[in-house]
Amino acid sequence: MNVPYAIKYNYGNGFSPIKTTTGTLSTYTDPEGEIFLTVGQGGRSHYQWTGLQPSWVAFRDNTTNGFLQVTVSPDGGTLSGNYLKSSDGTTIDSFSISKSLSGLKYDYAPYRTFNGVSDYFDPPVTADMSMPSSFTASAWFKTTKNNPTGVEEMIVNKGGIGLDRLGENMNYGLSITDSEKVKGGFEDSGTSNNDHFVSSSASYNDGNWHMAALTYDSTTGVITLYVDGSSAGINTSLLPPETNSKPLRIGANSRANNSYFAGQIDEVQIVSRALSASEIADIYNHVMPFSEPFG
Ligand SMILES: [Ca+2]
Ligand SMILES: [Ca+2]
Ligand SMILES: [Ca+2]
Repeated sequence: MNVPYAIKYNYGNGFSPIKTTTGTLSTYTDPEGEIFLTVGQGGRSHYQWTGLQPSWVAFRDNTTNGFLQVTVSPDGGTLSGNYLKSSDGTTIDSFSISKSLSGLKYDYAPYRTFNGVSDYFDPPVTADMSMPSSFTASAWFKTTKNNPTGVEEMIVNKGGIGLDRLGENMNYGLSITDSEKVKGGFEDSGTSNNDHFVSSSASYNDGNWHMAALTYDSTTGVITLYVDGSSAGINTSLLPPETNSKPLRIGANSRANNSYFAGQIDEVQIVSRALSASEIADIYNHVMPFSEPFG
């Protein structure tokens, strides 16, 4: 089986699926543009879903040959089909279809623009936003700035960057480094205020919206940085973050008026637990609505 394009169920004739190819079946029109696959037409019925299968997986099994496992990637951009032998699960044939999702994910306007020289925003929260153990910090951002060596742009932070100083160290922070990587982490509550940061391998000053998220699970000590819904690196800390009274600040250093962000930031979220990888992917894919600090 080698299917370069999707197949659509033909409601007019269920025995002749419509192929979205440029071949002879040219009647296909689909203004939605989604990726799809219809499993089975004619012959046997679909097996009922038991509710035990993972999301986005459909099965059909005729026991003598095998079954077709269909998956859609968490970002909705790739559909994969694997025809698996029933007896031992080996792959008999497979295909995948992908579409470009560049620039399509952000859908949360309005946003806030930061001029990179003086703008920042301290959300008027009344709760103590210190994170003494597990947490998640996330935000969407967009920038084209090429930072000079030694200059870091803060997306969101509480406690900030600078020399180790009790009461001012990083409780949690997301930033763009001088090589335009996404960076996240904190300084721990030990006497040395050791740093626990992780940076992405890719740069993100491409002028497109991206989503950065940082999670810390105090039970495992794992710090995970996510960019655009997928893990971009991990670090660990057995000691929890330092907490302090510095402001929750968006767009500049929490402990000094510097490290200004140039570009757009939106949908900043601070959660007092480590969201799972699938929850981070859900946020990136618009599954879970959250409140908007500034619209
Ligand atoms: Ca918004
Ligand atoms: Ca640079
Ligand atoms: Ca430190």
